[in-house]
Amino acid sequence: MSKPYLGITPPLSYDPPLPLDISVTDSLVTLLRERGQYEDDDEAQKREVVLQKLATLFKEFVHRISIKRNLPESMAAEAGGKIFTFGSYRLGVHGKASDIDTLCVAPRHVQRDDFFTDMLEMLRERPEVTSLTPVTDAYVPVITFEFSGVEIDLLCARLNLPTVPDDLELANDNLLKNLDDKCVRSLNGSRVTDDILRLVPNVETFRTALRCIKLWAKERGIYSNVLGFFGGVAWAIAVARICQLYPNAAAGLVVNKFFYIMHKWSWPQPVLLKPIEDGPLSTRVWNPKLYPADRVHLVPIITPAYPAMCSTHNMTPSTKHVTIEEFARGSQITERIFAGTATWADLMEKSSFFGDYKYYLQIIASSNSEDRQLKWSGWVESRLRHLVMKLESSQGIELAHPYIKSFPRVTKCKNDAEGIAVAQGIYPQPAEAAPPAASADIDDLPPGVDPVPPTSETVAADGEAATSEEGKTVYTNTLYIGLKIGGQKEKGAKKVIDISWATSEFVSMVKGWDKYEEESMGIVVQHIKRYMSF
Ligand code: 3AT
Ligand code: MN
Ligand code: MN
Repeated sequence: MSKPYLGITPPLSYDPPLPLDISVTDSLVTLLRERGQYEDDDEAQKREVVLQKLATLFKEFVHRISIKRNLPESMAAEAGGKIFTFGSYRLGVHGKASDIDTLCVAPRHVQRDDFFTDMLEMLRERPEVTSLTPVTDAYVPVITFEFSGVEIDLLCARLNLPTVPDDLELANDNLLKNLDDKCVRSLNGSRVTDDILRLVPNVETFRTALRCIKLWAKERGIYSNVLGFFGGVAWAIAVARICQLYPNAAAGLVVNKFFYIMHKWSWPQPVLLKPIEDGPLSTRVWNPKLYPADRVHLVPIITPAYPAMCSTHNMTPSTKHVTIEEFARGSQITERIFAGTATWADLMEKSSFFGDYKYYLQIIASSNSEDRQLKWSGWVESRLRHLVMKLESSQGIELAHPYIKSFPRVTKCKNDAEGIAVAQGIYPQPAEAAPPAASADIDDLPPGVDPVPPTSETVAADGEAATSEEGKTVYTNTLYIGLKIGGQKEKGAKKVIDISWATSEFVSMVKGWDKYEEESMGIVVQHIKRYMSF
């Protein structure tokens, strides 16, 4: 007989909601609607049509490859092919701007290469498809594109089965046997999302609570797997665990309990939705008793599907500190929401990152073409948490807090000197020549930092600027790390900080990239002081 509850411990309370819980939850849903967190029926329908078209196209592709491999028509017709969704769309917490994360599952005679050639070609021929980009060398290979304006991340996995029928499920661990790592990883996203949905007692409550937490985490600047915070999967698992502990609670109360429990949690105790299981692969599962690498996880949020992994392995002492402080804030404000002395809008107030610190490190990645800049800045961003960790172990640094967004700019330069200046954060005509790109909100712009005059306080300016030829365009992406300086304070004496090792190590690390081009890519790390007058 199965347990009467979901999770690794019994719930903390089976209480049904009180009238207050229901009214607080209603006001939460109202706020989420006002903030555009739900898509309307037209958009939902459009996504369904897109998915149906993709499912049909994928079946045609499997059929085409089957014929290519000399299967008789009768078998080719049976070969099948099925698509699954994962990510926020599958969880049912997506917004208008969300993509659809889609996994294509093929039978064994279809190779990964076929997907990135034939399927890619079939997509290219479709009039609905734009911005088609294959990314074959990624950890999880993907084709990204827009289909009728809907963003799609398309993954592929090949199963060790002769056919992939429409009723195939991915839950069985034995399906993973004899698959290559890329297929196992591609299947993982979908298996994890499916498990999360199976492991929460009330899916609708979970969705509302998770929508709230996702919006809050974005506004507070703590939603970014790459930069060492929780990402989408981690937020979903953490909220799901609270749902297990309060199976009948309304979403508003789940959010309140979420903050309280996450704040008081005895880290590094892991957050688990079910016991960690062994399985048929030689791939290791998360186990801090066995693996020293797993022991360093500070805030482990473990994925439920086999093979269990830590979804928060990127966290550092600083990002942990910032996240837990935010849990404390969330706990206080939601207590006040229940007491009637605060509102959900108070909870969602944007963080004041650019007012919080006296010192900031500014990291500018620059290059001379849009395409190059996309890859280069992506690489620099993916390494930023290593700079954070190096800073954390530098003398005098108490906290190194990375900002989760990068600020992209495109600047037309008259000459070489201007290009070099831009690559160091000095822009020729601030206002009209270089409006902030769409991904950075105006009110996010750091005070006194746009443009940034290098100051006499600059203690570290490492790396080199990308040089540009006369009349060329310079592309820059700027990242920020807020620094809290600690150590003894002697009257009149300057605090001792030494981050030169950290910054120069970081610069050599990013330059060690196998696609790094000395002539066309620049990296500058400099220490700036906040301008109080802005
Ligand atoms: P959105 O609503 O789309 O913003 P989401 O949770 O769906 O939120 P993503 O589409 O970025 O977020 O990611 C969906 C899943 O894809 C989460 C994770 O299983 C996988 N994923 C995302 N980024 C990466 C990555 N860099 N490497 C491997 N897997 C990733
Ligand atoms: Mn997504
Ligand atoms: Mn995605």
